[in-house]
Amino acid sequence: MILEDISLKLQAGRAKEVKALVQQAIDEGIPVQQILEEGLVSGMNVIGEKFKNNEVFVPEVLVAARAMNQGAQLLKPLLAAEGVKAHGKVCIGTVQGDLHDIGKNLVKMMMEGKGLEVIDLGTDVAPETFVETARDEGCQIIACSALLTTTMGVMGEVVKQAEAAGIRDQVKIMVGGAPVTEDFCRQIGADAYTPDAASAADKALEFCAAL
Ligand code: B1M
Repeated sequence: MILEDISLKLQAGRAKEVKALVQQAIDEGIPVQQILEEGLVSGMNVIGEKFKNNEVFVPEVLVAARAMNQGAQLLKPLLAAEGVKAHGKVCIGTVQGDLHDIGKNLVKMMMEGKGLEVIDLGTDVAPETFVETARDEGCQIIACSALLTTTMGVMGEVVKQAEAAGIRDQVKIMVGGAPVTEDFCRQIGADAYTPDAASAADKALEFCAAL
């Protein structure tokens, strides 16, 4: 019951209440993984679906994500102590020349909500930074966001540099952002285009599960 409360309060964006309920659940001895999956992630999944269907919008997603982060902060050290593994590792960024980060941040939050570990490279990220991070940190996924028609081409460069670095068969390259399309994704040889943050997180999880 408390887990359902956490999910509902998260959906309503009530960060303080989510935090208090998560603490209560910990104190009651509910397993940490269960609090994460059946409380926080379940709530974020509902928001993700609603966002995909235009039933809620960016502000609601941001407050829900903030509530999730507050709850997750309490769980993080306990998860680490219990040795619960993230489902996979992603490095994400907005490509070189592009400073738009609202969509990228949403994708990151949704991925974290699915239990993925996400390295946020920020905005204006050079292709070699994506590739070096993926290689050095052992990421299964490189996730590139672009909002400008003038910068989306950088994604093709990320694919080329991953090939040149010899890691192309070890990483999936995901692309997205308003001007990006399925056709463009195929054209540059990336692995997946997804139109929104929730489907990006679903696809990333699918890739990690298949590896
Ligand atoms: Co800019 N901007 N902007 N801007 N801006 C756009 C993108 C633009 C369409 C506005 C317009 O002219 N109508 C236009 C681009 C035109 C084009 O290239 N076709 C534009 C322009 C031209 C510019 C400047 C060049 C303006 C100037 O200075 N002359 C400049 C560029 C700066 C730069 O980047 N070098 C600029 C600057 C800015 C601000 C700084 C003012 C601000 C950004 C603030 C910030 O991000 N911190 C800004 C904003 C806010 C916008 C608009 C209004 C909103 C973008 C946004 O955040 N949308 C935008 C117009 C619009 O879209 N209506 C516009 C909400 C966000 C949730 O959506 O990012 O699409 P989005 O993310 C979605 C999906 O696309 C997807 O999931 C998200 C959620 O579902 N998604 C992925 C995103 N990344 C993904 C990755 C994935 C999968 C899915 O897998 C890895």
